[in-house]
Amino acid sequence: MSSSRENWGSKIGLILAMAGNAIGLGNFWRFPYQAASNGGGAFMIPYFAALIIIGIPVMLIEWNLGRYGGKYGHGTLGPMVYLQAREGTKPKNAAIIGAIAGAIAFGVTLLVNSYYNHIIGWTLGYGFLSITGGYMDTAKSTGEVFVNYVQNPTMVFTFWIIALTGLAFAVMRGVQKGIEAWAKLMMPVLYTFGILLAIRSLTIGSPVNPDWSSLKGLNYIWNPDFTSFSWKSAIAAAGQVFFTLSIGMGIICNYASYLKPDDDVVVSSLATVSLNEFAEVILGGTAVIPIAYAFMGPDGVGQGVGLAFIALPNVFRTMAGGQIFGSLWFLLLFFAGFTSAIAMYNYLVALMEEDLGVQRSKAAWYVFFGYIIVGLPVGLEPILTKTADLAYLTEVDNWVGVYLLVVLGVIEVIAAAWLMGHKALEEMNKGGIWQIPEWFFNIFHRFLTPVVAITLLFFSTLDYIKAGYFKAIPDFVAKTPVLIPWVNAARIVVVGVLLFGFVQSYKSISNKYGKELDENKVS
Ligand code: MET
Repeated sequence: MSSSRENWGSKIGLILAMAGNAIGLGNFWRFPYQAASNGGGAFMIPYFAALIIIGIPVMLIEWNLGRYGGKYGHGTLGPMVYLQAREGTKPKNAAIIGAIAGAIAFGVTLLVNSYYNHIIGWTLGYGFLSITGGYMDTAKSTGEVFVNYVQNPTMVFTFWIIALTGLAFAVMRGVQKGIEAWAKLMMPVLYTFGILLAIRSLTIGSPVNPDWSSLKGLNYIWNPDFTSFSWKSAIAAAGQVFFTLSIGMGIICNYASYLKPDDDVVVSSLATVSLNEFAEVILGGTAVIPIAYAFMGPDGVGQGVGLAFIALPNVFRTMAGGQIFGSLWFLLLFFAGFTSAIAMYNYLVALMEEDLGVQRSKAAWYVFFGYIIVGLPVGLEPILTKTADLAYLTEVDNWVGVYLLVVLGVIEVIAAAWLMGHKALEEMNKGGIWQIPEWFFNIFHRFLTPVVAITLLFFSTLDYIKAGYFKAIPDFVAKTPVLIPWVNAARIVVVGVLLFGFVQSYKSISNKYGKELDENKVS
């Protein structure tokens, strides 16, 4: 057991850091367009079902997994999952399971963050444009403004590097002085901006068309529509639950590894979920959808990915005080993204500290250069291809940012609830203010959660086949040949990073538990 591991400085700091980890671009940028383009009220039904059946149980598992791994000095998934899996299977099998989990977490924290950091850069750039009135001139559509932005190397690279440098400085200072201090500052500001925007959105009335009031927009997402339920929207909803709660990525476990052995996990996990859902459903849902509806009607809210960067700037152009509200919006996105990117960044720093013995202050800069290298294609693609389709980013996101999260969630649940079994429940309840009852563990963790997650994985695989993601040339780039090499590059990078992550995680396990592996029994 390691005694030199850093711990969180205070309960409030821990909760805000975990909330910062979960609350991200997913809540304010991804959730509104996922909800809107998957039928509004029809999306919310599978969303809440997935939250209860998968979101909450996996959040509990991840806090527990992290605290347990932290006791042995681990902040990364490979050894953490190994330690739980070896309770129910031979060490050699447990090491393979751990290494697969470690590979996926490595893929997410390296690759997902490599494009996430770019989007944070855009939010800063757009914050700058909002303050300076850069997109207010109606001579160009906001769609054109966006295309010009992502094709402008000065804007893209300046704000990306600023965002990355900020992250490096934050992570360099460690858990208490870095991560916790930033969360304590940024999270209250984020909630304040979110509340201001939500109030403005609800009180805006119907400025353009008497039929498009913001309250009707609210009705659009809150009016449950059972008739338009589809598997596709159910998969999208479950995917959103993983993304927004930061589960299936390893970063909640990493933060939980800095808990003390008797710190509570049950209430704290539930607090993280509640704070995240308040930010997502109440603030994200209210600040974005009603205002977009009030200015653009039902077609406007269904615009998809462009909602944050294309549709809303259109609103800010026309509304009174648009420059101020535009600045609040993009700064809100920036704070949300920054406090999540810190978590992914810290995962890789912890990996270098623990597995390679590199000092944190140095590791933070090695990781910085790593992100520059893997993030380069994301920034270069629109500039070199003169498109704004972001095929490289999309391909990486389809696999690592959506699909593999569910795979990792399934592995974690199986390791805890099936392999470690009852002992995982006892562990989880240690130090708990509330206790997870046995029936909950048996019904959810052992049965419903894995079964539903595996079913979803099955249907999303079918969906991926239908959408042509498995084809040599995926459908979404088939019509734009210039993008094909970018998709292929993304595939090579994803496979390469996962293989590397697997070998690295296996080595990390065998360095520490080699004797057990050789004897193939836990000593
Ligand atoms: N949960 C955070 C968000 O919603 C971070 C996700 S990291 C891919 O954005």
